[in-house]
Amino acid sequence: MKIGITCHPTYGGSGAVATELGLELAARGHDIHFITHAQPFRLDGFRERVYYHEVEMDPYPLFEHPPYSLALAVALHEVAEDAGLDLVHAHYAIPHATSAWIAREMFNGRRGPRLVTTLHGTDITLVGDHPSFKSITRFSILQSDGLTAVSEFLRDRTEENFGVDADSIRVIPNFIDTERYRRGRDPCHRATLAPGGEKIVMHISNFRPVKRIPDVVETFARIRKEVPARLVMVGDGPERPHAQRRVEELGLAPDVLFLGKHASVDELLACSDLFLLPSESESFGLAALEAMACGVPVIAARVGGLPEVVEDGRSGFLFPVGDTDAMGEAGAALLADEARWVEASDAARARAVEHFSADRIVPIYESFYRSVVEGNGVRPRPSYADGAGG
Ligand code: GMT
Repeated sequence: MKIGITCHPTYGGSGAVATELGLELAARGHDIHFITHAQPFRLDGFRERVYYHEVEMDPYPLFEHPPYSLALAVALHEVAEDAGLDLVHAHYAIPHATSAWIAREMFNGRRGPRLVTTLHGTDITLVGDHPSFKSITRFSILQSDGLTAVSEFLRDRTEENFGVDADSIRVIPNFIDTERYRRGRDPCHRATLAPGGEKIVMHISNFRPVKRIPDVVETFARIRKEVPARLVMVGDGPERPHAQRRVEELGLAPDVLFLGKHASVDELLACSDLFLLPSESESFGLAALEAMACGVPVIAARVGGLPEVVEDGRSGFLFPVGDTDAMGEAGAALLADEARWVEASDAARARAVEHFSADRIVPIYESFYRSVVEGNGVRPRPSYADGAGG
């Protein structure tokens, strides 16, 4: 198939999933065209059958905010015409599903590409639900020829918030390259990250309020009281300065590293001992899955789709949002007990391999695409219990 993919190309789970999916599909013989305003951050090196089209925008002085959604629609339409795309896959509804719909309308009666939209999380739970975006988000979702969500939680939330029938949304969980994400990578950064032989506790995110960054610091403080450990914070965003201040106040600065954005988190996770994800909301928690594939047990909040990823009490431990005492206590207990840690580490890796490996999930996308292109798929439809969105 000839497939166009659009996504948020800078740091973030939805862009990572979109890019990894495109690369996996190209390796399986499909032609993949990425169409975004910047090169997706995980798109590096030459790959056969992979093309990148940068969306051009005229910085005309009248535009305080240049209309990217329109420029993207034009680029999607052009690539669809020139390359003869069978399908455009929009990752994250805003604005991609809308731009893809406009691009298809521009075929003006002729058959354009089929549209698949994958819902990732805050496009449904936060941003998309805001009154300034809600009606266009719902409209665009319903114009898609196929709709997927990364967890059952997100599918159900889409029905609740947007009145889209849950039966017309296919749940396809995120996936992981279990060859790249694994323990025992060489070179190992353990000696650099924890020169005193301390345990390595890690957090990776975009440092948005939804990630509850202060809870990461409080949980680590609790762990650090009982176990020699270092906290490695990977990523950047608005909560970082606040977190750095709190680390100073608690006297933890010598044991906390803020690395900023990092393109190859697999190298860092491969030598970590514990992963913290105490988010307020998380539709899936790709970072938790990346950690698990590297045999890193996860301490997280019991929210959203996280219980679908982390098996509580086996591959990690889930607690109510904000219960940093319980999270810290569980983390310290696990790090202090080598036999229990090995058990949890093995369970985390096994769960990632058995349920979320690329080899298992990517063929599901392929057959979903086929059903959409051949017109046998279930089109998104309004829920009979409609009342939301409108
Ligand atoms: O957190 C965000 O809003 C960003 C978004 C993204 O683009 O990375 O994350 C969402 O999509 C990821 C990939 O499917 C999921 O793993 C994250 O759980 C989800 N974030 C939230 O639901 C908060």
